[in-house]
Amino acid sequence: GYETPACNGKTVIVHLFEWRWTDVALECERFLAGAGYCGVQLSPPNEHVVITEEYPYPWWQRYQPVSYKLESRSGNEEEFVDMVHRCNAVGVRIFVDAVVNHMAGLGRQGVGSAGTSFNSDNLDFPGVPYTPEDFTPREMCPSGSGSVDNYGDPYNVRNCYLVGLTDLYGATDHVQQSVAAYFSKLVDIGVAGFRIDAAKHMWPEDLQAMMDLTNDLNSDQGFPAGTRPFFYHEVIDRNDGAVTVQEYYGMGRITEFRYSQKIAWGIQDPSQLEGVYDPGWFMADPDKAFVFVDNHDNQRGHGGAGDTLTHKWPHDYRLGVAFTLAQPYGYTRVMSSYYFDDDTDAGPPHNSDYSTSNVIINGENQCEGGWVCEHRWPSIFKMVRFRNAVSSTGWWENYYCDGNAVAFSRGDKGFFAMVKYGTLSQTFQSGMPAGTYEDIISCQSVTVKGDGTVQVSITNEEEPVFAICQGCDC
Ligand code: LM2
Ligand code: CA
Repeated sequence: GYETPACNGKTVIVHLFEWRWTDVALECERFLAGAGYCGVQLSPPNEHVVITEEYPYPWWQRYQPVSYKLESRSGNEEEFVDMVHRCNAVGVRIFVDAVVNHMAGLGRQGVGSAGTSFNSDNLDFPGVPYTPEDFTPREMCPSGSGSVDNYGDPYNVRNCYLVGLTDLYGATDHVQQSVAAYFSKLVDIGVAGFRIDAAKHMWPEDLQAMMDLTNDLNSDQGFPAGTRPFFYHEVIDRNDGAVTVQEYYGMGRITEFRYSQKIAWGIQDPSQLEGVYDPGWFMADPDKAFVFVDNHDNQRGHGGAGDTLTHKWPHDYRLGVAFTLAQPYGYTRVMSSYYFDDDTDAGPPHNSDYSTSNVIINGENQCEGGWVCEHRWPSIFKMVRFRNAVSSTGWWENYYCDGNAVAFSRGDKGFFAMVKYGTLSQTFQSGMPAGTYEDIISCQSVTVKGDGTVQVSITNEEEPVFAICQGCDC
């Protein structure tokens, strides 16, 4: 199946947004493996436009492909291969952000990040190669402008140019084979799966054909023979258009943006948290959903923004991510950002020539140099351990909420509590076997009594989370 990453039961992917490959490799070895992360979502590794005029090197230039050569702002092919091999060697998997709905935007021409020439207005991308017949014919797009402008019509959403980006004609053999060749090249290097960018704007059957043409994972890189890549499709479905996440069932997981909205509301008002998975909202089934508190778009007001919790509100953000990792719904992704102010186009921290800066790790094991590294915040990375430990259990039990404190157990494998305002000192039913445990957040020793009750004490208002799990220590 395409639904589960080949991660030996590990349950959390971290998006190292805009990191260089050399830094990703180091992070796999020095932090992610030990913390229990399944793997890393990269920024798109392929050749992209280089924008110098209106904006200097915006982050979104990487969503305008020029070719599938592995040379981007994050590094070259040699660095990419070295990163994949080093991460696999320590059991951390690599997931590629695949931009295959479109190529660069109309009006752009010149050379890309790998030095390949292209001309969007002529639909000419010799680096793949793609020529005009590989792009969706104008007469198939029902919009007046040629751009996507009616989310109520799937033909408009899928056959028109998304914000003027030249739309690939995914039903053709040549496009399907070119995309599958790109996917297979990555899989042969040792990549474990793909985030499909703008999947909402692709016909599911076209995407399925590309997936089915893709090789099995590389057994020389530690994957069992015959394993299929993991796919998660970016489909923004907020009950507001003609395209639904359900259309992608059977093809992997689907991003569930309604979860992000629910978690933002729920942290605002904890009495709403029990409804984070709301079947009445047509949210994806638990085994189909891919969930996250925020992503690189909605944290800065791009695609699907609104009601989004981000690192700019650290106290509430920690609660949102900790709760997300503790609860049972969906496969989880943690965002790892760089700081930005009001400039939502600004690219990553950079040197004077605009090359991306390296990530700096300080004496407290946190990041500097403009990198936020939410994935290293204690109440976030420690909850990765919790999620891995309880993943075999079903839904939550012993759910408690009084509008401020929230607590629940995950079978007899783990128990979680958090408090929004102030501190907490209260007894709960933990559902856990009697014994002595360590709160993995505060490292305090705690006792579960013979009747399963536990006295919870949360005194750190900055990290107001408590978690114990079988086989976990601090
Ligand atoms: C996505 N998912 O479906 C990405 O997560 C999102 O980051 C991408 O948009 C989008 N789809 C296309 O891959 C970003 C960004 C846009 C930006 C595009 C292309 O959010 O603002 O559009 O990448 O770089 C930019 C300009 C826009 C212009 C367009 C084409 O902001 O004003 O439209 O380029 O030239 C005329
Ligand atoms: Ca399309």
